[in-house]
Amino acid sequence: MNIKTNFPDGFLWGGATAANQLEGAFLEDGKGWSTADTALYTKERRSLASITKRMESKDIDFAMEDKEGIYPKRTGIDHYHHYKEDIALFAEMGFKVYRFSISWPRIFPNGDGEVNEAGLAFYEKLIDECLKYGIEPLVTISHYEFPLALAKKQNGWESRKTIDAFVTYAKTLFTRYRGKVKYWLTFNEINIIGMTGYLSGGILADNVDNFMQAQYQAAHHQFVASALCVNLCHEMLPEAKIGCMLARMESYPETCKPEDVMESIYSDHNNLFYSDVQIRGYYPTYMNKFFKDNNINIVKEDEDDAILLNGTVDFMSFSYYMSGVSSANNDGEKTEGNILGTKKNPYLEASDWGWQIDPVGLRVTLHKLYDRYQIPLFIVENGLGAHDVVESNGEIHDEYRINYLRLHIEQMSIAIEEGVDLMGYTPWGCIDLVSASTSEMSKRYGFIYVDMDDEGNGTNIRSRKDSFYWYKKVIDTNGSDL
Ligand code: BGP
Repeated sequence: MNIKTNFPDGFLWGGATAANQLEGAFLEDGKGWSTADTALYTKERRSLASITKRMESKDIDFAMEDKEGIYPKRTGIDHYHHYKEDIALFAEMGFKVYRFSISWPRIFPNGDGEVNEAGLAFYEKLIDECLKYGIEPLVTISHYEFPLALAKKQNGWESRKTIDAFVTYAKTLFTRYRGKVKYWLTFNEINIIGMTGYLSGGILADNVDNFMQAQYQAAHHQFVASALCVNLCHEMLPEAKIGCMLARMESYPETCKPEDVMESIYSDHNNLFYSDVQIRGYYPTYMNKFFKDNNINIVKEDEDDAILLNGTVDFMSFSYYMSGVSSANNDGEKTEGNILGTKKNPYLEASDWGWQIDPVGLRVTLHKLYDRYQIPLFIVENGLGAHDVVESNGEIHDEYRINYLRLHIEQMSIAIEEGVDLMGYTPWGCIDLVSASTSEMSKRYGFIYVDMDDEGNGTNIRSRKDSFYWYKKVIDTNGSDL
């Protein structure tokens, strides 16, 4: 199907991944342990909901650290040793940008202290490999992991001391990759900290009385750290742009009943609180009541307000997979969601994992965010997790994925025509990798299939799916041939 393209020249087409979901080599070349290496270790721990519960029930078994596992989270898709082959495949699709994350404990095995040269060298090679093909690296400084040593030492982001450790880590990256990396993100889906403090926040439930207080205090420390990094990036790398990253939850009122509309506004508050702080540079007043109702008292230093105000981001990035429903009444059918469950929307179909597919919702959200912030937007995650079938001749016919992406790209195109400033699009898991919420390999998003099962068995051989050829054409034609 042909539609008119509205994508500007230089639109950043590409794909996205995260270190802990694809690299493997989890203790190689001096890397330290991260929370991601422990949190999702066994089958029983495969759901995000169960991790949250586990954290709250103060039941993390760190003895697991010492054990080798078959579980693929640790082996990923061995990208650490296959990065050249993988980037060559991205280049074949015509990627203009590749979003990946750097593993903090690969650079600082203990989170602070001694720097690991081998870790810095690995990402330098990876970045150079991207640049060789004219692919711009887009680096997420922290994506769903935290150095375990620092979690144990100072309870992760609950401690103000973590701000210094993070800024030192970021400064080390800015120094080393100066002139090579133009696009940076501080924290992946920063709003996750308000839901599961452990994975991205290194908060150990054993050490806190009021877990919610710890999570929001941790969020405050991340805001300050992020703002300091934004400033540092502007000072050190004037040609670079640095953004925030939110798991966007678009949630419609269930009906036109005013109470349902109000619930939808509350849902936006709960979600947009994080980007409001990072883009506007101050706490929104709507959080005051929430903090009071939940006995949350954010401890701030005198300089924090000024730091937030002076460290606002250049662009807003977000993930978008699905939409939800807000309602004043809790009855009715529910479905799974990206991070949170939601009521079922009768107008939408859902993925095999219950995520409600809503391309128009992407346009709704693009407008809502652009109206609210008036800064460039970047969709850094989107896609369909699906069970793929390899035919006997080795082909993978993933037309369901092509349809999902096509419908979303069409809505992006319309939004651009309607005035939204959109910088780029990096679909999630451009190469199959381990799922964040279920730890399965069989929940696949990629254009590139990787032969590996849920238990970590397989040849690790990469093959091109039908969507690979389709996406290559989309990029070649700058979105005019979908
Ligand atoms: C986002 C995360 C990613 C990624 C994606 C898909 O929330 O930033 O790390 O995994 O969701 O989710 P899942 O892997 O659970 O299907």
